[in-house]
Amino acid sequence: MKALIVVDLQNDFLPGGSLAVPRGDEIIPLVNKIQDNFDLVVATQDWHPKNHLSFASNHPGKQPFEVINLNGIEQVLWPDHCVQGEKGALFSRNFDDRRVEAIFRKGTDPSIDSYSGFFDNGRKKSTGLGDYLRGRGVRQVYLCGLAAEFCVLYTALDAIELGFETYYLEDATRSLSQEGFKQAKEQIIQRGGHLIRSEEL
Ligand code: VGL
Ligand code: ZN
Repeated sequence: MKALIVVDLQNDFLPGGSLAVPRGDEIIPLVNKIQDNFDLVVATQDWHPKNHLSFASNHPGKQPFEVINLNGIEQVLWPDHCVQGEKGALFSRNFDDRRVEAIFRKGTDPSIDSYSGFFDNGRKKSTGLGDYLRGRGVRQVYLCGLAAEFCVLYTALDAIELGFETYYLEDATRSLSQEGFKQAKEQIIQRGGHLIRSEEL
């Protein structure tokens, strides 16, 4: 069983959103098209309460993109994004989600961020995604979505660690920075994952 995980294809990560990934919209037609190659499609959704401590706005005097120590974990402070129930948290209307069988929400605990679709950044709580995939007999996991060097990367690294054969679809993601993208791909290889392009599916 091969599963596609569509990571955070939400308005706030797209051009016009509060934490926009440059050219993030370019991947949407591709993500729609490649779903046919998979037995199972699931999605993750960044889903923060307004008082989430990854938001710079909840730290008086701090600016977005500053880095702080949050309960022992290094935390980039972000602009407010993907607030529960707001338009920025919705999937892009251009994303064809008809085949998405389950959606795993993350980042709901105000005190800790969650880049991976499997666990929070402290690895304290699981979203259930790993057990869900196992329960469906999935052995291979393919990643696409946004942002390449944050949520797509960390979801891929956890998939590797959980023992899934893991493929990072390098043309079906976009990054916040070029350097971040390069380092993300290096980490995937180093940890035993695979880089793949959609035309190889
Ligand atoms: C993400 C930063 C903060 C992502 C989510 O989806 O890559 N990045 N929250
Ligand atoms: Zn977030």
